[in-house]
Amino acid sequence: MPDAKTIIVAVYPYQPFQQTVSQGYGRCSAHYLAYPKGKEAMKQLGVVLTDAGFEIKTDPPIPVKHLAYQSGLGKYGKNSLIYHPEFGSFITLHTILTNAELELDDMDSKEITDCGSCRKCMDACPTQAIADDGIIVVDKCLRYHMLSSETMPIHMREKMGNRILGCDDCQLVCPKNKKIIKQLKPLEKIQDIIDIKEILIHAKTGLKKHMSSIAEFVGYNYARPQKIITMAVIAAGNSNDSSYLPLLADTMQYPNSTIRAYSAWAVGKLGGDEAKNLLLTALGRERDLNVQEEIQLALLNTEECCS
Ligand code: B12
Ligand code: SF4
Ligand code: SF4
Repeated sequence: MPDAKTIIVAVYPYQPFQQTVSQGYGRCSAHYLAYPKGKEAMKQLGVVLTDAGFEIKTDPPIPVKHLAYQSGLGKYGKNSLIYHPEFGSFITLHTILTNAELELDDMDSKEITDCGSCRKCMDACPTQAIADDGIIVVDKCLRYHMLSSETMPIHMREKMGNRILGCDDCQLVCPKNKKIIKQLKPLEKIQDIIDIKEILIHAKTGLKKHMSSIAEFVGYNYARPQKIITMAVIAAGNSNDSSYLPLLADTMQYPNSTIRAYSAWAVGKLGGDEAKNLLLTALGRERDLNVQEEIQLALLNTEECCS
């Protein structure tokens, strides 16, 4: 927009989900459900501007945290997220680019952060992705690997635990979020939805009957069967529960090669004689070289753990 005059920045606050779920269930971040709602609210604001004759672009691909900081909406935490004085970091951020010339309120954006000597988020990050200077080492962050099209490195799969979408660890430990976290009620419904066994049992059907209820928690943008099955396979691998083996034997025959590869890893991680036999059978029929490699690695794993 060559004649752009103003960038409007807005926050949409939300309640994070409880991250303690029963065994056998996956967890996810509430950010993904909140984001489309914030975007919709921003669209409505956009209509006010277009009705007044201005040009707008809602949520253009620009780095919104820096704009939020510059506009005085909040300061950076060392976890690199923006903290609003009232809502903490549990906000989605949105922008409108417009040729309307709007007046600015007084801003307080002197200090970039008010974290002081605290480093709780850095210590809590399962992958040490937060550098000392408040910068995220992107390829160390679990969230980065969740939707990436690249093969997830094995050490990252191991750190995923039972996460299905998003990671809130560096926000949940933060003293600046204490007030919001205190208000959290246990979310029982989420435990009924992200059921790892259910996902694996119905993987063959492409989760047709499950997607709309899963979307209620991960948002419609991210409710993609392939991704949800991938994360469920990884969660099963991290479960220490060999009752997943027959289900993983099925997903080792899934049409998608990434799911077959991660299933082989998961079987190897669970280990034992049954796992070894399943892997040998899979190796006999597998034609994809990358999957074959994963099966061989997984077989080594079963030998290491059982010798
Ligand atoms: C790419 C991206 C990612 C990448 C990279 C994240 C990153 N930190 O850069 C990945 C996939 C890892 C990611 C993960 C997550 N993301 Co993200 N992500 C984005 C996206 C699309 C672009 C961010 C970007 O441009 N990064 C580039 C870097 C250079 O930007 P920067 O962090 O602002 O860099 C500044 C700081 O380093 C600062 N700085 C410099 N010196 C110092 C010194 C100190 C002491 C400090 C504190 C800061 C500081 O200056 C730099 C320049 O401004 C934005 C949306 C958007 N359009 O902006 C969402 C966004 C940042 N993500 C968001 C969220 C919620 C997350 C997750 C929490 C999701 C989840 N639950 O799993 C995690 C959190 C990980 C983390 N701790 O950052 C929200 C953040 C809301 C908030 N409260 O700030 C955004 C704004 C999406 C949205 N529209 O709401 N994300
Ligand atoms: S945990 Fe501590 S260092 Fe990290 S963002 Fe919160 S106050 Fe800042
Ligand atoms: S989102 Fe998770 S993995 Fe990423 S920086 Fe925060 S705690 Fe670390």
